[in-house]
Amino acid sequence: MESKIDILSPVDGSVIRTLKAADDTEIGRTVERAAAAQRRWAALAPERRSEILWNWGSLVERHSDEIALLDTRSTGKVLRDSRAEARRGARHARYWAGMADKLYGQELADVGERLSYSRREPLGAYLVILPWNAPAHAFMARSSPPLACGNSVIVKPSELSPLSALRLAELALEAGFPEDVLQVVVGDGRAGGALCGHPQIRGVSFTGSPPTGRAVLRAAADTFKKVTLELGGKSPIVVFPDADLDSAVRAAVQGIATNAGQICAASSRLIVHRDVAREFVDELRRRFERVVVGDPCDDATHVGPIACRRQYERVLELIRGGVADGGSLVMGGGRPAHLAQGPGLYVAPTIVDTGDRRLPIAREEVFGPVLTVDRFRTEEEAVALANDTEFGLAAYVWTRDSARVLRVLHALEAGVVHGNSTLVMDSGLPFGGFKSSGLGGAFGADAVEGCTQTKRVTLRIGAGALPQYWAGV
Ligand code: TXE
Repeated sequence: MESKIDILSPVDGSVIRTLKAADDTEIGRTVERAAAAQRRWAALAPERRSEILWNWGSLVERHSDEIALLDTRSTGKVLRDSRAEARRGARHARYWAGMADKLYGQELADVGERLSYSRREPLGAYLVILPWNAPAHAFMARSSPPLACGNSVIVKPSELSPLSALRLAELALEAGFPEDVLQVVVGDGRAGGALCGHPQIRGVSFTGSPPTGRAVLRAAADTFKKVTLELGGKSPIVVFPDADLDSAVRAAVQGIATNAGQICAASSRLIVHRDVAREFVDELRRRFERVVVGDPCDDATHVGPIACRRQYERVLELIRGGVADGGSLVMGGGRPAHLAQGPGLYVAPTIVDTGDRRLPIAREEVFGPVLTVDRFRTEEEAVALANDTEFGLAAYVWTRDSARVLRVLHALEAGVVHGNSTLVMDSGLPFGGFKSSGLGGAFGADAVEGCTQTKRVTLRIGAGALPQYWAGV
């Protein structure tokens, strides 16, 4: 039976579009085509691959408003943010265009009789599985490195938000990518699972939840695929009393309210020094009250709806649980008063003070505009609290003490740590998590590592006879 996917609006619940989901036969054919196209793509001159990626970036930039609208309609992301993300996505393609002809191997130390060197070679057909929280940006960020490195790519976008993916793939063809080098498979977790298990897929980049990440790793294990995982987070923002508190409070608001908290590196745990905790939380509440929740297409809006009903219910359930477990609700806690009625999946920015208790709401990734508050007295205590989590993606530290900021950043168990700064993501800088937040990295040199394999080449150049191992043979 043909299976369909309805793309729903989180603003009013209407069906935006209905797409046909790929079945097993179609998935098999897509992989076959990707494997054949990869050989042609890798055989192209690197500077041609570079030109095509650059063209793609330019086209995406030119169509960024249209792409942004597709993401906003299907996920509720504020249109201003969708536009910025589509443009940042275009920059990823351009950055990696520059990398296509700069994949260097090494000349290897050898013994004079031989010349040995290494080459970076593509893995083959490469799979990118995406979530719904930043569809166009993640598409560009995750597919540009493997394409630059000579892989063909199959993208399996989230079933909630495949519209921008389909458009980005059309633009790729327009930019000059040969047929089948970049393909999109529309489908849910079943399609993702079938792709992960396919023997002709040689590498996988997965972004999503830790349980699904585990399933991807298991499915990939049978055929020993190279896997990069970017999973969730529960990132701390640690505020010392000597910090620039005005900037820190602004960062705390932005860090959890942007995209309604649906960002893997969202700063969702405030860990604040006892001496400034009351003042800081009061100011945070004042700023949160000024955050506008509502229509994502309105330029005055800061926070749109949660992307889907399942996620919305989960956020509300976690808040309810946090309060039932003894956390005290400082503000928010449900739908904003002015949006109390109606189908939109809105959640007001919420602060839950956990006191000294290590509550589940301060441990599980909420993926909503929900900040927990914890307090510390000493630097050691701050580090211990910040590290007391199964996750290890991002961390943020605010203090004017330059030795302390580095000391704490070095002590934190997280892959992406920021001193006196909000989140920075850049094509050239590593981005990946420790512990349950992931495996490998998305950008920079880590991305090249994730989608290539090293070949060592040896040529005997000595004029002498081959070494004799067996006398008489
Ligand atoms: O993610 P899933 P969901 C976290 C966040 C959120 C939770 C659940 O906490 O509340 O995950 O979100 C595909 N084999 N993050 O359920 O299931 C699926 O179709 C292969 C954090 O949406 O991980 C989609 O394309 N693929 C995260 C993608 O995996 C499978 C961003 C993500 O879905 C599959 C999103 C399978 N067996 C959610 N099952 C971040 N790191 O930013 C599903 N998929």
